[in-house]
Amino acid sequence: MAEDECDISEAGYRHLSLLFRVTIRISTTMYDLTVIIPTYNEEANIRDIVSEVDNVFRDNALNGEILVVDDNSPDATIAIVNEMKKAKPNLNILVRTDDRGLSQSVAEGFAHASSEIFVVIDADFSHPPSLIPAMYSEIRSGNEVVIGSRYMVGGEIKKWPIKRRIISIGATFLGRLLFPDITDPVSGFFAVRKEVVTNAPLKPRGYKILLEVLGKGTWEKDREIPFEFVDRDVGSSKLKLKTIVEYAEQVMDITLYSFSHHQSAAWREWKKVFKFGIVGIIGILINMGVLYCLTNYVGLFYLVSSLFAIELSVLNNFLWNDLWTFRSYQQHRLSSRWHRLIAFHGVSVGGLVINMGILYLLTSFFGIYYLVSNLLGILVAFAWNFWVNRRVTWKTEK
Ligand SMILES: Nc1nc2c(ncn2[C@@H]2O[C@H](COP(=O)(O)OP(=O)(O)OP(=O)(O)O)[C@@H](O)[C@H]2O)c(=O)[nH]1
Ligand SMILES: [Mg+2]
Repeated sequence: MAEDECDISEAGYRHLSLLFRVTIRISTTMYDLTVIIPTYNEEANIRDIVSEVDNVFRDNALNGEILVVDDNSPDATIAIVNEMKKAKPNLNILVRTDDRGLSQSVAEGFAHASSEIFVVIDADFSHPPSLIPAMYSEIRSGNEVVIGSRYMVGGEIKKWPIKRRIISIGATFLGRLLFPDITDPVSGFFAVRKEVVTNAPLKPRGYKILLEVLGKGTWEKDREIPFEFVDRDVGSSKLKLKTIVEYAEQVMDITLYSFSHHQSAAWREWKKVFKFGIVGIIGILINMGVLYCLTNYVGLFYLVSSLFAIELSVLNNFLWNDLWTFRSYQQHRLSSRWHRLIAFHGVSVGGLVINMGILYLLTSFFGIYYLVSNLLGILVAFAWNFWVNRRVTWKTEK
């Protein structure tokens, strides 16, 4: 009898667990999309932002969920959401009590959302909810990440003090070293497919959850949509110095991650840097070889030999970069090979001036040993050459 009971309860358990799995499957696809709103002390905005997002759903016939992720705000944010929930079955709130943070909250929102497409938006109306349908349809048409960009043509930042602008430009520059084709890799307004983040080892911290998603997520296709960022009218800002330090750590972490995870988007960029470096080293060898041969065997004056040596190494570098480093860009190139060759020469002259300028400045004015100055000059010129050629010579359409 006891055995029977055990069998029945085991069967019942299997049944239950199956039912549970089915319920989970159904519940994760219950909505077309989930709009995640991280909040901390947003009593002044929460009612309006929730209503506005819900209106956007209604006007665009979207079956959307609104998920507020709050870090146990001491103000009335939670109470307001709970009250609104009574009239809005698609509104949910997650109250967190540990490890306060914007990025952590968004990541937790990803884990609790009941749909396959997530949109992240601030509560303070800095991001226009009216763009949600466009983001959703870009995801539906095959993009894996869709970013609201403040920095692409058509985007803008309104009412920002100069200090905030400088910090933001610095943060964006660092982020673009990893993702140069994205104009705003640190935007707080974005949409992402669930699969991109499902198995991503996100280490959320600070404010830049999008950078973490881009760095650790699995994705290939992205799209940016311009928008006008408006600074908050009500409520207070939470940006602190700690945020900037955390951001620098995050960029380092994503860089290291990409070195050991070659499917990551940042690795695609590093691969180009390494190839460009290898081509550069071959160019130096060609330069030295030609200089030596023309001077020693042909008998040319060494400065004349050097002119030939420089030109040959520039031609060599151009060809290898065109055929190898930036090969993947072939179908999307905007300029002809002749244009690229001329642009490459222009950038190389800039690199030479930078190299010599640093060599002269550090040696003559700061008394640094000339070989050390030269090494620094080469490094800066390399960064210049790569970055400008990447963006100008091998510019591609998106
Ligand atoms: N859950 C959670 N949300 C946060 C936290 N910090 C900020 N937020 C929310 O994240 C969004 C962006 O925060 P803001 O303080 O507006 O950050 P910002 O836009 O960089 O700065 P300002 O607009 O100048 O205040 C808002 O919806 C905030 O309520 C946090 O620690 N936890
Ligand atoms: Mg804000």
